[in-house]
This record gives sequence, C-alpha cells and structure tokens, in this order.
Amino acid sequence: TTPHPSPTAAGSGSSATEAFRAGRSATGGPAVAPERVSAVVSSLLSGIHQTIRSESVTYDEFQAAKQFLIEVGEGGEWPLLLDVFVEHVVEDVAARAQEGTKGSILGPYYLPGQVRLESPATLPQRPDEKGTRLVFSGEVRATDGTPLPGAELDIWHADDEGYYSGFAPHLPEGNLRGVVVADERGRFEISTILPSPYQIPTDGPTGALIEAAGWHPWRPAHLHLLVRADGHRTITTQLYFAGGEWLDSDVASATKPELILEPVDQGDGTSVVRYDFTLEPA
Ligand code: MBD
Ligand code: FE
Repeated sequence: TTPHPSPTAAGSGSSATEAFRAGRSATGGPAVAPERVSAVVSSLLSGIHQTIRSESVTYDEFQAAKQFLIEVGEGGEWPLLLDVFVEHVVEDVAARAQEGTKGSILGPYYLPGQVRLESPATLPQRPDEKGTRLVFSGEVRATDGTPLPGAELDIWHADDEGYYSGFAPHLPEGNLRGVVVADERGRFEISTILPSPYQIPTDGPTGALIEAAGWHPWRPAHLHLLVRADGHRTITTQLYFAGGEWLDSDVASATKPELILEPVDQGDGTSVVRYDFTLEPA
C-alpha cells in the first residue's frame, strides 16, 4: 500500500486537459487558411489510409481504434497522448529555424503563473521533501555572448516519486515549480531535488495502448524549463541526467545529447551541476 492516494490517470489526464484549455486564448488561436487545412488534413488522412492498406487493418481493429479514441477524450488524455507521441516531431520542425540552446517538448504539465524568486532561489517544496538535493546553476546569454540580466527560468519537475504538483492530488499546489530571476550578470542558482523518472499512468487509455503494444511507459528523469529574456526567443526545453534510467528509450522521444546534465555528488546528499543557456534575438 502507498502512504497517499496515488494519482489516477483520469485525475492527471483531465487536469492536463483543463490546464491546456486555461492556457488557450478565448478565441482559440489564429484562423488557418482553407488551403493549409486541406493540405495538412489530406496528408494526415492519406497516411492513415496507407496504414490501413499496408497493414490490412480489419473491421474489428477499426472499431477498437474508435473505442480507444473515445476513451482518450473521456479520460482527458488528449494532451498526454499527443505530447508523448507527436510533440517531439513538431519540436524537431520548429528547431530547424532555431539557434542557441536546444529545445525539447513542453509536455502536458506546465502551469503558468508560479511564484517568482530572485536567484539564488530554492524551489517551493514540502518541509520533508524526499530526494537528493540538487544545486543547479549557470548563466543565460545571448547567442553573441552578451549576458542577459533578469532572464527568467520558469522551471518545473516531478518529485522523488515521479509526480507533478497540480496533477497529483496529494501534492501541495506549486510544489517544485517556480520562476527564478537571474541576477544582473545573467547568472542563476536554483536549489531543488533530483526528480525521479516519470511513468505514464498505466490505468488510462494511453497507458493501455502502451501496454497493448508491449512498450514501456517511462520517461527518464528530467527538469522542464522555459527560459525567457526581453527581446529574445523563449526556449522551451528539458534537461536530463547522465546515466539515468530510460535515457535511451524515452517513451516521449524527447531527449537530445546536448541536454544531458552530469551532476557531481558532493558526498553530503547534495549534487551540483552547471548548465548555461543561449537565447537568440527575437
Ligand atoms: C511528462 O512529464 C512529460 O514531460 C511529457 C512530455 C509527457 C508526459 C509526462
Ligand atoms: Fe515531464
């Protein structure tokens, strides 16, 4: 038995759907030209049609697919499913036109409006927060090397059990989330704990699909970051940990070799690591 109610797939999935809706403007984004809708949807459909032909998909399988899609919606798991299996390619395409620090996917668990903390900062955490202490520091600079004073590091990550605040009922709001403001030389220092790997909830439709396909439901341990500075393009990225489990088989395909930290164990329960960010002019 666990000491607290474990977050259900339906709970975290529907919270992610609510968070997504809250983050969209009332208008739901810019209009898309009919030519573009037609081109993208035609291509998408032809991919589906081609799969049905090449795999000789049966009526039973077609009906099972409908059932699955209905359940994804009912469970509020569209953000989870799409961010795990699709977002990495959208990010790849966006990255074609980007310089500076490599990006990675946003994922379903970002929550805006977290507490602003001047560097050096300690992320909000429970008095008895479990896990290895991590001190993460570095500098934010422009692509030409100029330091970016007052840059913001909007950071969020899972706890030592792999759960995210806001998406697991036993965690206090805002736990292990914050917007850290770099100093007058663009330097930052963030004290937190090492996150654990994240497991896609196994009790919802996304987990059921992963199980049915014989895949594993894990993401390697990671920190999420949005790094912002006035006049510069915001970087959405994630940082991983050398030697960590699932690094080479992330279910969300979102790791990159440039995004792997190598924390140094200080021998006192604390690990220390540096990482610098480079932002291109907007
Ligand atoms: C996560 O924590 C995450 O980062 C992604 C991309 C998908 C599911 C859970
Ligand atoms: Fe994550």
